[in-house]
Amino acid sequence: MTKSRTLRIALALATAAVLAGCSASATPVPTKKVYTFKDMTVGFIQTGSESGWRAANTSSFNETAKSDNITLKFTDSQNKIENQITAFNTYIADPAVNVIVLAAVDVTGYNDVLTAAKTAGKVVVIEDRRIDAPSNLYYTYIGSDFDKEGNEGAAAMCTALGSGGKNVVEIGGDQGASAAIDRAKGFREGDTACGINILDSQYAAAWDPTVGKSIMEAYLKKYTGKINGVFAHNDELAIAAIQAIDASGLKAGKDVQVVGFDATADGFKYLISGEMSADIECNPLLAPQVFQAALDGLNGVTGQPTWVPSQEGQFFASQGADALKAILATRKY
Ligand code: GYE
Repeated sequence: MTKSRTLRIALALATAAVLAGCSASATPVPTKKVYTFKDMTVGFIQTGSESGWRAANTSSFNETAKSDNITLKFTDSQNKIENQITAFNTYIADPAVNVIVLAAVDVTGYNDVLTAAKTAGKVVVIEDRRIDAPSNLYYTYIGSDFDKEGNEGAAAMCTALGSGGKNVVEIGGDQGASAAIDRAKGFREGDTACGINILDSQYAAAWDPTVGKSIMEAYLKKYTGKINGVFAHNDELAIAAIQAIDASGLKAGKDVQVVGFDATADGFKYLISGEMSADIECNPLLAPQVFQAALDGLNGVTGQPTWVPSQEGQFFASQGADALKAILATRKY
């Protein structure tokens, strides 16, 4: 190798070393912050406290936030969407809050606050009930497939009715809630399997079991001797129907088959007694999934699915009291 080529290479190497040294002494490139749970302050907008399912859902968030060292700010919306909009605006304005979680009272009405939350850089996760809003306005939705639950409820009703009459009355949850809308839709998609005839359908605002009981009492007067089954949108409404049926002199589980949703501890009691024929499970223990999704959102993880469906089953009085008691002993709600 000639001397001049060696010199050129040596000069090039020296120049590179000097530049490397300069870049090392130049302003360091800021490293991206990696959030952990202790960095999360979550504004949790809950529907209210209308059922055992709701109590278990709230407990899931309180217990998981405590164990994961997450700061949780809680709003009980008293089942009013206007309270949820107010809470959204409060959390949007709160500089400490970096995550907002919504359990929606209604299926619509959130686009404006979702847009404002996005503009404010808050990560929003929808839990429990789906909403009709553009999916780019929230990070993800974690909740049940209520349409599938409705399908399962119809199949369970067909099994319970057997070869008997197929006249069924419906006691719905709050008419604005996707859980009620989709269970009703799913049940009607599945009720053709055995020719169920939905005699009547009424909705209990805010899922109020007192209203549910009055609806059933009115059905028993209007359709005396014609009701073979009750499709109730949650356990509290199913239990209210059973109480009205038993007070009328009929026997729930014998004269009238009742199908409920949620599979709460109270629902299990009526499966064990045989007064409820089937209970379609709806999983309320969503907080661990929700908080992990929110953390992913804070850390800029992309590719999150728009919807993460909950895993859940169904339970039947026909499983027998002993088997159901053993299952109940293993459940958290
Ligand atoms: O079935 C009912 C509660 O959204 C799945 O809301 C939830 C429903 C649940 O009021 O008990």
